Amino acid sequence: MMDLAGLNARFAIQDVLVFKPGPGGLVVAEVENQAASALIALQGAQLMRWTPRGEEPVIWLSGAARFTPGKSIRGGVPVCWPWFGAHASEAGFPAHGYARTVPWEVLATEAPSATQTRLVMRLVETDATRAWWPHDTPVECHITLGETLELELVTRNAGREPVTIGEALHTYFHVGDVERVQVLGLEDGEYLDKVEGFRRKTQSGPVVISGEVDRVYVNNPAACVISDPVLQRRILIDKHGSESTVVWNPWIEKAAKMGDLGDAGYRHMLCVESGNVADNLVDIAPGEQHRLWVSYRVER
Ligand code: TA6
Repeated sequence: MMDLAGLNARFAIQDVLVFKPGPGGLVVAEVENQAASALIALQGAQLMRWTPRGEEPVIWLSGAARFTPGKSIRGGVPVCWPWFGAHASEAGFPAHGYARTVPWEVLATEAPSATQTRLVMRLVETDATRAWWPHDTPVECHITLGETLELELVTRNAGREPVTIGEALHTYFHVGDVERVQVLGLEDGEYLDKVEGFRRKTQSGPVVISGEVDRVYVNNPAACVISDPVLQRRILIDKHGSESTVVWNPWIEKAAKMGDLGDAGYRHMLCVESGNVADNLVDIAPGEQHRLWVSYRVER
């Protein structure tokens, strides 16, 4: 892993992007351009903050987040890869895959304009990652920061056998009061209700939150909107290469048990995750690649 001096010598962009020691000694990239500011941890290529100019933060980061190497940071955009949720057969393997808890390296940084900054990172494979995942599938995360936030997770199958992955950008959005928001765009969609043993149900009307919600909407390429009357804004969530959307809020009891979500944290966050999970796992043929793309922007 390159040290800070090396990172800044090769990839810093004057007045826009600099690498610094972050909380818990995690290396972070701090980005400030004319349209937005952001903070990205190299561990897990995890965006932790994104705030368009003149806006309230759009991405939520827990005030009680732990910044420990090898542990997932509560909030931001954790990268769930190459599986989502519990591993299909290995109970001891990490939940949501290992991508979010291992170091990623910087491949490129770029300032296409004064209002856009791009950062490209790749997961660093080690014996530990190969023990979890003995496949040759380089994965990159391309982040474009501006008035709109774009994230793209690119998985390439460099092996000789087909591979199947599950994945999600597990994004924590900042909301004024989760009990007062609505998620639009999933109406009539089929979902697995994790709160009721993954029972299959159909969504009627907007998604509203008045208790623990943990739903996997399957076969659903739809864009979503988080309508937030408290912050008086809508967050527009667009996606490509994603057939599943997960909506999650732990609510009071589960939040209290988690220990890193803060006291009333649950009230100010809502996860709307774009990915490919459950019925929508992705088969990648040898030599092929798969791209999962999302964009977030705020409308007043
Ligand atoms: O995406 C929702 C979910 O699968 C929930 O069931 C909950 O486990 C959440 O992810 C957070 O998981 P984590 O491993 O980050 O605590």
